[in-house]
Amino acid sequence: MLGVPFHEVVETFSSYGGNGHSYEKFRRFSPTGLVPCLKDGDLLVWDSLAICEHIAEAYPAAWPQNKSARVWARSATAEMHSGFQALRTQCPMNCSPQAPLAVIDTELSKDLARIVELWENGLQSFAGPFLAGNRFTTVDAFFAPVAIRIHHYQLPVSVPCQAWIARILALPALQKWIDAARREIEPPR
Ligand SMILES: N[C@@H](CCC(=O)N[C@@H](CS)C(=O)NCC(=O)O)C(=O)O
Repeated sequence: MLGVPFHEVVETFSSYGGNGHSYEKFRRFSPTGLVPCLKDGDLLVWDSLAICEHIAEAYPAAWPQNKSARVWARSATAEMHSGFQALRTQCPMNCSPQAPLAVIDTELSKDLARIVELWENGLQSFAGPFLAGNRFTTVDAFFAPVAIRIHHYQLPVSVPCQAWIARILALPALQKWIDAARREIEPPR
């Protein structure tokens, strides 16, 4: 989205579900045994938030220019990075065609209510069409996997949130990402 040149190395998971089974395999290039991990020349940057902050040093457009939008975007990004455990565990990332979730328990409802509150707050405060204003920034990138999860599991969210999800999923970069995921080779069983 920022036009930053990069080369992607695809490392398939040893098994799906974010269960840490790829640890040994991923330890070959990532100190945590987790992805993503960015190599920038001699520098190694692990963890998605650190990667985004590293990119933002060279490409300040990664965050909103307006200070209050930037403060909000950083807070919402950090909240995503450390929270929404029920959504993470009950709705693993899945780019395949939609499959509605049978049960939405109290914890998942709580996560969804907070996501709706947060997104509506961003869209209203900074006038959209993206979460922190008129440009796609890091906070949209951080919530893009949430958009994919809500879409895949057909989770209930408000109309403004559905509109943001549709906008995000229609971006060529997102379409490319989803297409690549669908072409991914199944791990050995
Ligand atoms: N806090 C880390 C979390 C990284 C993480 O949990 N990565 C998952 C995929 S999203 C992983 O590598 N799982 C390895 C496995 O399932 O074996 C970040 O934001 O980068």
